[in-house]
Amino acid sequence: MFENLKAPPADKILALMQMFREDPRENKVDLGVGVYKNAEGVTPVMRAVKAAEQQIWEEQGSKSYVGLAGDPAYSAAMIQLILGDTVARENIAAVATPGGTGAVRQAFELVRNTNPDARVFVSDPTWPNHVSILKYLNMETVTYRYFDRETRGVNFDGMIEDLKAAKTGDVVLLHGCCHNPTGANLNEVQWREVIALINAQGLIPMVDIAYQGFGDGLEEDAMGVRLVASSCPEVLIAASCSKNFGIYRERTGLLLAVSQDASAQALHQGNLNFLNRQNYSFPPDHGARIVSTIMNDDALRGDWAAELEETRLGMLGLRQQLADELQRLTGSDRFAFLAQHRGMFSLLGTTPDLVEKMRVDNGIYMVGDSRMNIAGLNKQSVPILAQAIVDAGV
Ligand code: PLP
Ligand code: TYF
Repeated sequence: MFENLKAPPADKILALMQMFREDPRENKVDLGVGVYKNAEGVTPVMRAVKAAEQQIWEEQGSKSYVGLAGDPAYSAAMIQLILGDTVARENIAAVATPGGTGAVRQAFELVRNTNPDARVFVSDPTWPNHVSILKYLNMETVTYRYFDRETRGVNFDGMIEDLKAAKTGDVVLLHGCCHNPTGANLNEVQWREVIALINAQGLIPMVDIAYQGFGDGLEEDAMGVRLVASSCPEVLIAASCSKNFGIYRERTGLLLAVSQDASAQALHQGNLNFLNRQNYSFPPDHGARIVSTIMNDDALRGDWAAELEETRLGMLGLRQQLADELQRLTGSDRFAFLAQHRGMFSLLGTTPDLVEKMRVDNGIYMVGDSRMNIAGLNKQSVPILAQAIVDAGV
């Protein structure tokens, strides 16, 4: 049997990570995988996470199984973080999942199991894992225009025009904030217009929110997902704690099914539990417990939010420094979009050839589509990147 196995398609982001590790140059710059790094290039364990882990270690008396949905305290804390008070709790079914990826995967499975004809509309471009998981599940994917390669903002007219082709029951996948890979996001007026289209055409919105707190702030970044959850009859939400709690390897995510029909909540909850059961039984608990411990303790929560805010402002400062440096070098505002984008990523909008050139000539590692992880920079490397961008002729 094994002789029939074929090599699976590589994940380009993870392959780049490996290439960076193998590059012996000392001044190399890693703008690849979406992991936050501080000015020293370290992905720190957040202070509140350390404190919560210590508390868990001291107080936890058992590691026996939790329920299929995971710890209800975790779901409650996350629902509050993501949706605030915009949706009544009895309208929400929730399960903990292994990372945001686990939530995305199971949301797609739920769609496929319920409506095998549903197509999933994804932004062009989107996180490559969205596309590859849909392909793996044999689900039909349709792209909608999203990134405007001229302005490096959202091509909103193109997006709306393309979404008009969606039919009742099709799913529209939206990034809650900090769009990966572009960094270009919808404003409130645009969210409302997309929601009106979704409702007019009977589409199912699915919001993937993996960077809450990395863009304009914890509350601000939830604006879109809250509007969707309070305006559409049925909503899927896949959330990740990897970035905003810095607990990547703990695999901590959440899948929500929101409806306006509280009487169906038990059925929805049963179906989410069933997905967990069929895929891996019980979801991981350690990361989830860290999150609920932090969110239910005012001091820990305050410290977490403060550290997250430092992180966010640090990335914004780097964006501004890079945009300013490029303005100085080119005498033009062509790169002002870098300061307007939000989150960890910006799509520079250049060719794979020039991306490769910057890697070979300058040891700068960005993903082949020219996505840069802004958190991979520091004050010293910003001018190096700016010069490389100009020298490459971007
Ligand atoms: N969705 C998007 C858009 C992402 O960028 C990521 C990766 O960070 C995820 C989901 C899921 O991340 P994880 O599975 O590490 O929680
Ligand atoms: O886009 C990124 O870099 C992050 C991390 O298969 C990531 O979302 C990358 C690839 C992958 C899983 C996570």
